Amino acid sequence: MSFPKNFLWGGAVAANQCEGAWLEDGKAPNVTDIMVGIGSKDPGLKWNDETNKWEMALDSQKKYLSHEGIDFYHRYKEDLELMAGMGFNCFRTSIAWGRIFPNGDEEQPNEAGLAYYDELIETMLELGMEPVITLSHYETPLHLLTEYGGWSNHQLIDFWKRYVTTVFERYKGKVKYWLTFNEVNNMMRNPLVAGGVLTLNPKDKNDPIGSTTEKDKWQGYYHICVANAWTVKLCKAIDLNARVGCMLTSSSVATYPYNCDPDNVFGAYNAIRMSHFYFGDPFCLGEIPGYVKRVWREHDCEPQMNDEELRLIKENTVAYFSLSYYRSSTYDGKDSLSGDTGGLIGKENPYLTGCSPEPWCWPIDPKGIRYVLNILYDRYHLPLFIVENGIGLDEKIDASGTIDDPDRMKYVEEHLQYVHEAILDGVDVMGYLYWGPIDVVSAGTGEMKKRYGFIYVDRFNDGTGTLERKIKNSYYRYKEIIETNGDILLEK
Ligand code: BGP
Repeated sequence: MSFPKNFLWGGAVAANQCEGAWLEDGKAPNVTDIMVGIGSKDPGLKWNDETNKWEMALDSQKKYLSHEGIDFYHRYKEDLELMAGMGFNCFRTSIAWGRIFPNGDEEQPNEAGLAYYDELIETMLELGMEPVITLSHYETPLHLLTEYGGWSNHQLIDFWKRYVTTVFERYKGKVKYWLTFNEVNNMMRNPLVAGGVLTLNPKDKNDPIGSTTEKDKWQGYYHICVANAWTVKLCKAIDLNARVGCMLTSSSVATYPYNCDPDNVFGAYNAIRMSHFYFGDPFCLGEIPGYVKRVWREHDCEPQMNDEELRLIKENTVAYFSLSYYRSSTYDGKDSLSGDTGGLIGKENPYLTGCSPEPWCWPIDPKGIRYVLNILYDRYHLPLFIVENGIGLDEKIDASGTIDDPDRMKYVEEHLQYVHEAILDGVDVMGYLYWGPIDVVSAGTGEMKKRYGFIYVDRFNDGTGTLERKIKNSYYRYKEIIETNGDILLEK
């Protein structure tokens, strides 16, 4: 039994990490434009005592590499042809909300932004790639944060509805796979970027992120659940052939108890619920779970809700579940966990031998992907779509001009073998999209040095480089895997 016949094979990127052109054709800044990496605790914001508002204040000493990205905005044709060269039948990117509604609250969309995505989507279709479009990949327009406080404000729901209606109508019949909020389950750890929440009454005017209250976050959580449901409903009304999925970072589902101490076993389970299922359950089952309500009660931070919207959440669950998986973690007491873009970070797991190179050191656990897929399928009974899995390496071009990256291929092959095991277990897996098939700016650290691509981009942490693209050795292996629909991995 091999991979399913219509398996979606390809790769994934995000507008804010590849497009560049951050202020071109009418686009205004979005939240990632003010960050050198979303892991930064120090966004480019300062409090203005006269207006009593936050305003953008970029640090001239810092390099915001995402502002130019890899110039995908102007080079997407060449890049997509390279993807097609690997046989991709699918490509995931995001629409930057701020290209369509630059400030987020306009009545009319920005035609120049739509024109760009018209051509991008058309090019994918011409090259035989199904577009998979994330509606919000850490790209909340900055104005919505500084003016409205972001998702803790109910008005965001209407702005969002206007945006998604615009793109659903425009790409009707062209885009079949929509994803709502990228890795939104990171919002409790990263309220500004993953949650799109900024407090307008900071207790510390030098700390926009630390000032976010529990109440703001949970209000944002509720509004995002409502917005997710509206997205499903609007899609059904506008394009019956398109489907909406959620997108959660699912590395955290593989949070293993460090040992069999019952406190660690339940603690690990609770960590999974509070970092993952707390969004998965309302998105897929239509219900805000009891363990979330317990937190609201005990921390006095219940959001304002209404019955009509709770019904909307109940009646408009997603059609499929998309996920990223990079690594697993362990749980050993409640203070043992931190996290970054790869997922949760716990104590080192003595049973895992590999990790990505210094300074990132993400543990490598291919068996974990089988575990995660099984748990998610058992819980939600929905088709699962792996839309991110990959490894960041710091590779160089050697003297002969080649870029050898065997560790990347090993990572992909081993993970795909365990995806296949999950398929044998009966899990419905729709596809596998590698993150990021071409080097892009790292989400977490904002650097170029952390390269994921099968295609190299000549750009460096200091911002220099010709932006020339070069094929790495892994490109040919991934092509073979796709050409044989994965069979090559199953040969003994
Ligand atoms: C996910 C994000 C991606 C991506 C990936 C790798 O969290 O959805 O945007 O970049 O992580 O993370 P990083 O770039 O920090 O290595």
